[in-house]
Amino acid sequence: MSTMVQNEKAKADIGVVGLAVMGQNLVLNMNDKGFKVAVYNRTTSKVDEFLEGPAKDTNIIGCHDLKKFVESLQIPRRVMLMVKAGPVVDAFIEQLVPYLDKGDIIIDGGNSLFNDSDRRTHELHKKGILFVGSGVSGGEEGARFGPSLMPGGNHAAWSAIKPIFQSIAAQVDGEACCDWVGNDGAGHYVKMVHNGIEYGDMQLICEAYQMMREGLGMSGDEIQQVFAEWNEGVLDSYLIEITRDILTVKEPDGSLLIDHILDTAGQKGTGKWTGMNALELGIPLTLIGEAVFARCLSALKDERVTASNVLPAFAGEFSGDKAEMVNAIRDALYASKIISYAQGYMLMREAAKTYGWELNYGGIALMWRGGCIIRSRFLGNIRDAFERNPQLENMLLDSFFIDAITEALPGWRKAVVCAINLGVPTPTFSSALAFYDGYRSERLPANLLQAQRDYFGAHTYERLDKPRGEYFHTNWTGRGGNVSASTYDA
Ligand code: 2AM
Repeated sequence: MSTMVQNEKAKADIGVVGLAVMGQNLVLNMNDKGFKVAVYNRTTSKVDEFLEGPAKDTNIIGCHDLKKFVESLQIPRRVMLMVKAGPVVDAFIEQLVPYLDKGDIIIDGGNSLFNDSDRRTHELHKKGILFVGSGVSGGEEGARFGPSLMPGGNHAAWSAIKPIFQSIAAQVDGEACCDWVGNDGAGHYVKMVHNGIEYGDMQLICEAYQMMREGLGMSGDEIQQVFAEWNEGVLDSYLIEITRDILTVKEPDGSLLIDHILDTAGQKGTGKWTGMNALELGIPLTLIGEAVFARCLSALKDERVTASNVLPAFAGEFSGDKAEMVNAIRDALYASKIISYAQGYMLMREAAKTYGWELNYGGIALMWRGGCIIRSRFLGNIRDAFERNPQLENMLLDSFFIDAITEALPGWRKAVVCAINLGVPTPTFSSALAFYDGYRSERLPANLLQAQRDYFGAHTYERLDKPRGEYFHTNWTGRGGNVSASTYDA
């Protein structure tokens, strides 16, 4: 039991507004961990239903009125909003503030945009209220038994919420999957990147599956065995585990359920936002971008059906050693995953610079290690890398990942070449490899690009043999003038 309770025993440690499924489960989780929780919901009948149902025989205090709800809380008051993201959060903040005192804390655990959390932190800071925007991941079950929690905002709130947050979060090797992420909207930003990475991880697994199914002609049972085996090694993760299990589910006629599921996916959510933010910040987040676009392409089912009848493949049949190719696909999946996380970390690093946050990079890997959809053994390796060197410029330059990529590279190339020859689309495997080859290239063809720009628009270029910042223009055709356009960063 928390020491906070000792002073005002009857009062609640924390109040939660919003009793939809995530709110209810978080409240029950807090109650299990010995915290006294007060709850409120706009539709007050839900408070009663909750108390008579899942919260029966607990210490949870139900409130029908926001003022009484606030009065039932110990000081400093901790109010967590688990309501619909957007204007509803602002509306509740507005209703709560008159009842709160300086030093009280409002936490938003919804799926808010990080810009909103930025704004709320600043607006509430002016009123003396400490705001925390926290990513909550892990769905219903995570919320109930241990989510990944990514809190950011006003750091002054951290010590007061830390005992509750760290005890309700998922635990891995005795460590909570929750730490302070950074200032302002950093918590919700990191949650957004988490979701983008989730898009990437899922697409990577889908490509491995398609290579085995369509490229190598393997049966569902054979593929299931492969995923089961992969889950015992470096790829050990929640998403590989559920893929393994999905491939065991059969229809009454004995066929695999997965073979009957329509092959189109939506992409409305945070994957798209992560990609848009990467374009905004100029970071080559190619793998997540491809994962979002792969969903867009999947959605064009009717067009694909038409095209499948008219566009040729000119592809070969697989004729090599299957077991060897399966290992190559595993290497491609692992190496591409490393690239995806490295890109995600590049994005977070740039965001920290742009938005003025000090991000806790090792802590982020720790927060994602358990409780959430992308949880995996691999995140422990990322965490170790940042522990070895907190200033690590890029995850790819850490010795563990250099070794891992070196080992996987031959198989990775082989799998991508094979996919191309067989006509199996593997956009994330191959774009990850293209990124890798670009990132390790001392020289890229942007020299030609700059020459083209100078040719058609007199945009000037810099020279290898002159200091940076000195610009040159060439009269390429002899017809144009010698006047350069003002340089622009296109
Ligand atoms: P409700 O049960 O009264 O609908 C998730 O939808 C949570 O957000 C629920 O607790 C829901 O309350 C709340 N919510 C959604 N829209 C709301 C609104 N316009 N005003 C207040 N609460 C809202």
